[in-house]
Amino acid sequence: MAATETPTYIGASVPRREDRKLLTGQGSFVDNLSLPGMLWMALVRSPYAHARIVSVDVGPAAGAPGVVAAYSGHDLAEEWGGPLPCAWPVTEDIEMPPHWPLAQDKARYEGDAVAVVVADSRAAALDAAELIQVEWEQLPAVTDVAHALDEGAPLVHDNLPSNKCYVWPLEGGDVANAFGDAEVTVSRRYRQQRLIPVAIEPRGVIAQPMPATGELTLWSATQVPHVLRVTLSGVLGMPEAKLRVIAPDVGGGFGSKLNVYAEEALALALARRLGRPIKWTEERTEGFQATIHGRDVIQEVELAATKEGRITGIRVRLTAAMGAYLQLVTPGIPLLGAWIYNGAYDIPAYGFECTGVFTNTTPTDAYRGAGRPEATYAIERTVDALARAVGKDPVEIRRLNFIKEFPHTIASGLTIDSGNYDQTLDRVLELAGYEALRAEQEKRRADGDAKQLGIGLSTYNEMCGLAPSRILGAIRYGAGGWDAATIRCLPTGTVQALVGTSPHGQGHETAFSQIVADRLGCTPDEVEVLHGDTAIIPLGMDTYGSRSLAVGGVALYQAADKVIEKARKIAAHQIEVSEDDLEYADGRFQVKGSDQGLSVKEAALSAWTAHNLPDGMEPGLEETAVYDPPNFSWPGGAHLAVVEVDTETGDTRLLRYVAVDDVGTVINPTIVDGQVHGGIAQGVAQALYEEASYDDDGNLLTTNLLTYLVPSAAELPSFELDREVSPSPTNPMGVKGVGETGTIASVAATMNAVIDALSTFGVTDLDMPASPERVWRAIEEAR
Ligand code: MCN
Repeated sequence: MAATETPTYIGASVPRREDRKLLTGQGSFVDNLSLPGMLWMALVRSPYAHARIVSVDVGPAAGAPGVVAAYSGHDLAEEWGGPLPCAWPVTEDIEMPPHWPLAQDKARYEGDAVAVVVADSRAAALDAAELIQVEWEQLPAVTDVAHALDEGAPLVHDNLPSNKCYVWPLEGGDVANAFGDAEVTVSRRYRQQRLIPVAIEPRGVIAQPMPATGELTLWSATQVPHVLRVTLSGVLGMPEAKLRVIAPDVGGGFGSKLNVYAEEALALALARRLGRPIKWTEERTEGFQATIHGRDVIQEVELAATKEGRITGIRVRLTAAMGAYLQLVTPGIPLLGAWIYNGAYDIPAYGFECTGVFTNTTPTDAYRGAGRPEATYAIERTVDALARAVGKDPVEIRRLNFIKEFPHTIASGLTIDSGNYDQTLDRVLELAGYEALRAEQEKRRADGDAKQLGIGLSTYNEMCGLAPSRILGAIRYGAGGWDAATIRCLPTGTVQALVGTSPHGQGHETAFSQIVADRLGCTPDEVEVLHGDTAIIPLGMDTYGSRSLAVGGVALYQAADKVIEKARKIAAHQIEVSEDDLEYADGRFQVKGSDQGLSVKEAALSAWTAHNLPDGMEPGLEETAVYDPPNFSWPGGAHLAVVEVDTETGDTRLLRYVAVDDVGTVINPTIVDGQVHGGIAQGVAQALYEEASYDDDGNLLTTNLLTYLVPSAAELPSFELDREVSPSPTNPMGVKGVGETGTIASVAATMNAVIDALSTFGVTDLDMPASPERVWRAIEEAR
């Protein structure tokens, strides 16, 4: 079925309808909610990275003012139908130690929860938590991913033989030959420092019991209400049908709210036990300790090439920190990058191996880009190193190796759907004024200027839109990759779109209403987009992996197709013509060559009154589509960063950032620009500012926004953006995801720029973040 012929809203910068209520303080986040009879929960967390819990005495807290109950891990053990879930057991022999909502015998990271207090106010709960007496036996801890497998390293789980969680290999092409025959090889070791996702809204939950029926309702600041319902019913040992999960307004997540957390399970268990609503809101420091972290991977990368710089093989070995426990998809995160270490380049041979290790640290999991910023960083940094090794410009080496024809199957086995890498590179160079920048750089070098310029490229691609289900199944992911949408045409002419994705800042209500408006010939204002409540939208796979448009949005598009099909039958029946005699455009069926016709809105009213429908047709105009894409979607692009390094102080500033992205067909250019802006800022943050660090005893040193340096707009220039469009042939809209592209590209572009600036001193590598101290030391040592 053809779309409307004159799409009006797809591609238009319709203002975000979400913003008015949020900007005027009328949003409804979990912490804005309050229920009659509600109690507050507070947790006692381990002050040690590793300690045996000798005893827990909740007595002093239980008697404190306002306190209703206090429990240790053992006290609540019978509440659990199973441990907190890890849904991605990446190998058959992976070690998956149980992860209970409250630790019972040992705390395995600083912040591991060991006891809980429930009181009639938040303050009373927090005060009483301090009265709980825990006797600890401190144990030696291992926090550095590079030392987790050392001989004699402390065992995070002492029932396991070592801290090894799994080893996961992947190979394509003749790797041994590629390296055996190589004229040039380049080897690098990169450290992806540990990062802390900092959503503006902290996590929070409210659990409400219905003792008469055994039903429970959970409001959670989550990206994944549907995943929570499936998994938490297992943790609580209750029928899924009795659990309802609601994600109200959610203020950012960046992957950190794609998880099943101890506090969600605890609030439900305590609500069930005490028969009253239970609320918890994370404190910022608590969030730094006990919300998942990202990255923390050591990468060893080797390229094989000809002396002209044509890459013939790539070998990658990762050591990836899981942290103390496996959260929802912890083991799989490094593997999301495994498929794309070839980057935008045609490399026939590829060998990969990832070893996952336990450390006495906060568990890691998905953080914006999840595996793909790391992979892009590795290939883009190493391609620059190869350029230096063979005496070529970074632009030239990229052009020489680019994939030119699409679809293209890469050595990891996946097929890139579409792209035009030369064109995006041309455009970014033109926009940036590359030649002039190089000339300026030369001049500063010749003048011995204290402020040196660095120019860095990242010509990235990525796989997103996590699906198809059968590939996810083949790599042992515990869920499908489809998504679902329902369109319900109301009798009065407006439309409800019920979507299985769950936005937390991405503007789905706006973009999705544009899709429906275009297809059904109404205005976006006439479309109500509903999401994030399992009682209203039972089918859904939620929001992560830049999948909402490329999977959920396509389901919506297909649901509209089905609505149009049914409305066409109604129109043909009522006008008494054959369906083939009707043309459809702008929400109206028109008899060819006549002015007789019927609109979708009229068909909706007819379907509701049901007075004159074709024989056997069910009343109502409501259709559901479930879409499982045949491939991932493959955005790509070229980013260019310009940094200025003060060689006397090491201070490094981002001067310019130019990005040309190809995200296929664009639904809403303003939303896409916003996504790219945020993504770039997050990648630049990894390159220049952010790092979670632990001391030797395993104490987290970065526990607040004074010590963990999240950049603000003041540290960043205005980004210069443009786009190329190579529509994805995978889906009927030609769309690709955009939510993570900026982060995936910008870490490498920024660090390549830093290294480029420092190369004049002979510096060829630097750990992230490129802090003033690190940069200054590198220059001093090189001098
Ligand atoms: N879009 C579009 N045209 C395209 C691609 C996308 O108009 N060709 C629009 C979509 O309709 C949607 C938005 O851009 O409104 C993002 O779409 P998509 O790429 O499908 O990503 P998701 O909606 O699935 O969002 C997830 C993604 C991820 S994985 C992280 S992490 C992330 C991100 O989105 N976290 C965010 N962006 C974020 N933005 C905010 N404000 N907060 C977060 O926590």
